[in-house]
Amino acid sequence: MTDLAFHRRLRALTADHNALLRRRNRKLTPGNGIYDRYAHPVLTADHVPLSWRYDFDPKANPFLMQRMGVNSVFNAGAIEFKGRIVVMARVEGWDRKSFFAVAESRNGIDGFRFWDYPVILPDHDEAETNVYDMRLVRHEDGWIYGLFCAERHDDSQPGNLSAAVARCGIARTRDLVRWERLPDLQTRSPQQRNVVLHPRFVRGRYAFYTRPLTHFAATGTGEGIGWGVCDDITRPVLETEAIMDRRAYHTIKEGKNGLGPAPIETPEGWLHLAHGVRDTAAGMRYVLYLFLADRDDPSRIRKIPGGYFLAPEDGERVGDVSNVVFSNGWVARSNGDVFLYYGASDTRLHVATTTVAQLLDYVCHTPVDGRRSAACVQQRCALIRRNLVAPKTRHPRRGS
Ligand code: M1P
Repeated sequence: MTDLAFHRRLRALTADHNALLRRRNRKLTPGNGIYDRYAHPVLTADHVPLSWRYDFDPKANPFLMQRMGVNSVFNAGAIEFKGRIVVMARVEGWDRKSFFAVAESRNGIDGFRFWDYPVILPDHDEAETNVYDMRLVRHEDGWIYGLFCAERHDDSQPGNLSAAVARCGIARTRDLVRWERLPDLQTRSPQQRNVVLHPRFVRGRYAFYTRPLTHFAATGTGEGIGWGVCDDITRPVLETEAIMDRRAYHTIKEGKNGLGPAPIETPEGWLHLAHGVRDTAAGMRYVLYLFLADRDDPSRIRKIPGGYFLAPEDGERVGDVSNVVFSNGWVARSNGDVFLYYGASDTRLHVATTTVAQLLDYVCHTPVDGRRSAACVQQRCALIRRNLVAPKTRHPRRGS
């Protein structure tokens, strides 16, 4: 390629990239009254800066090839930071290794731009092979914590190259740039993914939501979402894990479940977002659900609506791991607005917007899971009866 052609191609790539970064997002109306989805994902592999993927030196890269391609950007932690919405995205290279990168936006629904460099986490153990799904938690001790899955080969099965051990890595920062790595969380469970730090001390102790499993990824090998406490986060050891949200037969969390982001504190209690997984003939299906835990005893669930809150739709259904929505980040602003970030099919990152008031209404007034078809029909008939026989005064004149 001539120098001229090289620079022409670079200009074209840059123009396309800038157009993508400037693209405005559009709320999809009328929505379901619980939250609003948007027309475009907020982050994709194409949003990653060109400088992370191409070598701009015409001598070293005469064809202006992608030297280090990016496969996907998804499952992001989220936080409000210096007035901006900041996400900690999981970026996966063509080499299948994930890493973390910060992107920020003024309004939380579009205009996300990556910071100049990905996050450099202190590298504390050579065996650690892959890191992903960071939960960002602003703890009342003053630190911002990042809890993430730190994965390595399971050396107890030398012949099995797919055997892996998932641990909970912990790092903390004040500026999202310089990170201090703490020891990995120790629990009795051989596998830990989807661990979340509670943002407040509970009776003076650090509290964690866990997800004990006996097998790296298989469904049916764990009991549910756990809860444990420790005195010192620099020596994070949980002696016990009490199961606070159990999986159950013929529900959206029959196979496994796991907590999403850290809970939102509300006057009614702690609002939680989690994912539930079930097996289907087409593989695992991941959906999101919500629940409310007690304000004073966050390990006790007070309200848990039946069914899913958000499931993959349309283009979200398809990707590297299809039929998956997964969330490890949301932001509640002081005015009650909520920005919920969810990865779609392990490929791209979307946003849904709602408010704390809507989420509390949803969690407090959605019927619980009837557990049996007969009971679910009764629940639905009760709703229909109320709508059909209700006095006209219940309806605004224009409504029906
Ligand atoms: O591939 C779907 C999800 O699988 C894992 O979630 P879980 O631990 O609940 O099975 C994670 O690897 C997650 O990143 C991924 O989106």
